[in-house]
Amino acid sequence: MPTERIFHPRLRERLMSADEAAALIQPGETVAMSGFTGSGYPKAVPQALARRIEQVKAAGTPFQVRVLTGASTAPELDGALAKVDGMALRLPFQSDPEARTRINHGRMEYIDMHLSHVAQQTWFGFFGEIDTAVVEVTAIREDGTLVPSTSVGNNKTWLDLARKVILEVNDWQPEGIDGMHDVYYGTARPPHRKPIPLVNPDDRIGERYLRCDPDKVVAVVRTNAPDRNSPFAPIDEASRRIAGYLVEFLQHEIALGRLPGNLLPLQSGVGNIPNAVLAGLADSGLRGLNAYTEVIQDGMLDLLRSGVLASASCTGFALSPAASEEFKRNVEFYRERIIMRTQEISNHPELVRRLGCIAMNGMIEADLYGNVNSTHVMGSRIQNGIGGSGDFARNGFLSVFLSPSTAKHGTISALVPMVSHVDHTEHDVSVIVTEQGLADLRGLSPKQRARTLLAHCVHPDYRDALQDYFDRACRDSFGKHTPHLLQEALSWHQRWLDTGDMRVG
Ligand code: 0RQ
Repeated sequence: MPTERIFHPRLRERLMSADEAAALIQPGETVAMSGFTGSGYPKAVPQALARRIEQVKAAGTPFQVRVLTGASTAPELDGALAKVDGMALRLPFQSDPEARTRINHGRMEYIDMHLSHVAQQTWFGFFGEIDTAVVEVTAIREDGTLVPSTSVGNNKTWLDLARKVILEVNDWQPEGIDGMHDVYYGTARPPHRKPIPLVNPDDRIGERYLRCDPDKVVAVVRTNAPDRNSPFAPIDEASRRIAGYLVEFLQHEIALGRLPGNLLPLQSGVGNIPNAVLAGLADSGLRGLNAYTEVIQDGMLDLLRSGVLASASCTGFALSPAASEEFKRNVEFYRERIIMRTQEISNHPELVRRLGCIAMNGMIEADLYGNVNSTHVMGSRIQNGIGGSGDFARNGFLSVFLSPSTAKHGTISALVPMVSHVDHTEHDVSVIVTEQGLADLRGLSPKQRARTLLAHCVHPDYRDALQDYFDRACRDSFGKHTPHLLQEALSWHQRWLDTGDMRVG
């Protein structure tokens, strides 16, 4: 029997089924949904909307919506709506295979953008009016304020701006999460902005609950469904080696006095390599660390439990099923140590710079000078998106990119003459780590960076070809500051495309 979670009498009267709620969304609407890396997204209304879209289209009427979220969501949202070709536009980040295929076939528009920019650009109207917000919450309080669920993302902005609001109250979310959130209402439009009063990564500066005008709430839907929770693959040898180089480097930086003994606030991307780095930190002997990041994954919960990590600030979770259950069981413990913020604060460039975050993110490829491509395979096919990596990479104290030195079973080098798409320029990248080694690019000129990357990061199978390119570029390039042979640099990727192995999928 579910416990009572809707305490506002008028909103209790708006209880209805997901299908009835989805019927309140009209073709062409801009629908802003909760959700960040598979946590806290609405579980029922998007699927009901997908069914409605299919029915309306079967009757001959076109039906698509524009979908905004915090970040990636799950098959119940992105997958369901993509399968029925229901999204005309999607932003700001997604990683769903169904949606990816449609974007890469040119059937769906996608705006891939820095996660910290979304709220501001929405406030200034770049995505038009927000017609409907669909937001998952843990509970509705008597005064109409909302207990957020496992992500905060852009929910504050969606609830503030939407003309109408649909709330999903999810019984699966632990009630003990109440108190973990910190919703900052102090943002203003320039030139009226004030300094954000966050000095330490674990400071609380906002409110415990989301505000929501009850008059805008058109539907309340009850759900009982888990967050996505993909299990992590076991840490492989390449990830372990990458993690080993990075942890050794951080310890060296402490020894040199460049980093304090408990490091600086950590930001970690999601995936197996960042997970391996967190496991490496667990065995490092370091203690009292803090995280100021966007997503908490399994490795961070482990670090909190063992006391290696004293606190973690985030806007969402990406947990395996086992970690998710453990989180729910021990939510009171985590509530003392985790602070969940809106993504404009978790990813705020000014805070990232001032706190001195150590940014650790994955990449698709880097070039000899340290430019990084995080998003586009072969320059044109989107993989996921830039997500929060740019918020942290440009502004962090240290900006680290991690990747195996090759992709596709060794047939592609992750180090290339010139990246086929730039997400992080050479000026935003301090350290690159592959299973071959670590290149510290700080304080180096372009040619010095190239020599360092060639010496430490390139896979031996590709070292001669890249060294040869660099040597000839140094000799024959138009300019000798960042030497390039332009036609040849671009043909590097074209060669793989010509083999036919890189078809749009
Ligand atoms: O494709 O699955 O078809 O084989 O790219 O690569 O090796 O699974 O690596 O899951 O760590 O993702 C950069 C995409 C790495 C991720 C990226 C192919 C490879 C595979 C995925 P297949 P892997 P990961 C926090 C911060 C941007 C957002 C970000 C990412 C697929 O880290 O999305 O950092 N980053 N956010 O085969 C051709 C190469 C390739 C390549 C990989 N050089 N050439 N294909 N692939 N390298 C989270 C948020 O912001 C919310």
